[in-house]
Amino acid sequence: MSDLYTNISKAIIAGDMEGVVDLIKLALEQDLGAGDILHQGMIPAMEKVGELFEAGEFYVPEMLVSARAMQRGLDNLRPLLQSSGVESAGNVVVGTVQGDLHDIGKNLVALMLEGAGYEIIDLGTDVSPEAFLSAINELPTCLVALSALLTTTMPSMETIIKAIEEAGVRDRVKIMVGGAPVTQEYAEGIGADGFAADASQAVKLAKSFGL
Ligand code: B1M
Repeated sequence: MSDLYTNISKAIIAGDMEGVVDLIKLALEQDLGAGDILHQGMIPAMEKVGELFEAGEFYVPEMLVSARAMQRGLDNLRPLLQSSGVESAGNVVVGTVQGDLHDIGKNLVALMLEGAGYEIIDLGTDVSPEAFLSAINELPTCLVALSALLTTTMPSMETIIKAIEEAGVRDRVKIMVGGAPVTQEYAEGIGADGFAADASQAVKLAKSFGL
């Protein structure tokens, strides 16, 4: 594995925003692919941050600083992960569910879907069922993409799906769920149309809906 991946990882863990940007630039100059930089350097850094948090070596402020460096790195890779001039494949209303502030994974999913030609309506984090409904009501049809990173916020996904059913618009949308604690079984149990474990699977799943 390139030392650069390790150094990118270390810079994210340390929250070194400038370092991350410089190292990504260097990696790209050395012809390392944007996808490899993401999967071999950046995503493992966030896994390590999670481990440090669990071990009591990192607290919320350190996690936040690492997350900002990750976000800065993603901003730099964005143009390379997106393809341009693709005809719209459909609308995706994406958001992190109510009570949950984690947005790196959601942003990555949105970025990859955008790269695959979807129009993204990103509602952000801590999104209520009402906010999802009002976005859905603006569109003839769409894919609703729900992200949750906490076991305590996973039930918000079910609440949102129920609200969509009760509003009588369930047949106009496909619903995809994801996030580290979410499983295929959970997705089926709450009545989602599909589960994706990562951003590239989210693109495959979206395409399979044929919206
Ligand atoms: Co938080 N946090 N956090 N955190 N945080 C986790 C999730 C945790 C696992 C850490 C740990 O204990 N190991 C733990 C959750 C435990 C649990 O519920 N099982 C945790 C906790 C406990 C908390 C707080 C409660 C801490 C506290 O306050 N005591 C608090 C909650 C705040 C809240 O949301 N209300 C909290 C806060 C934070 C920060 C704000 C500091 C920060 C988030 C900053 C931000 O997002 N802007 C943060 C971070 C950074 C993390 C970790 C370290 C990293 C998350 C991340 O960005 N991963 C995380 C530990 C971990 O995940 N290992 C942790 C990288 C990202 C690319 O992966 O988000 O999994 P991920 O997304 C993937 C897939 O899951 C999937 O695709 C993505 C790309 O491949 N995916 C989808 C995601 N959404 C999808 C949607 C789809 C399809 C696929 O379709 C719609």
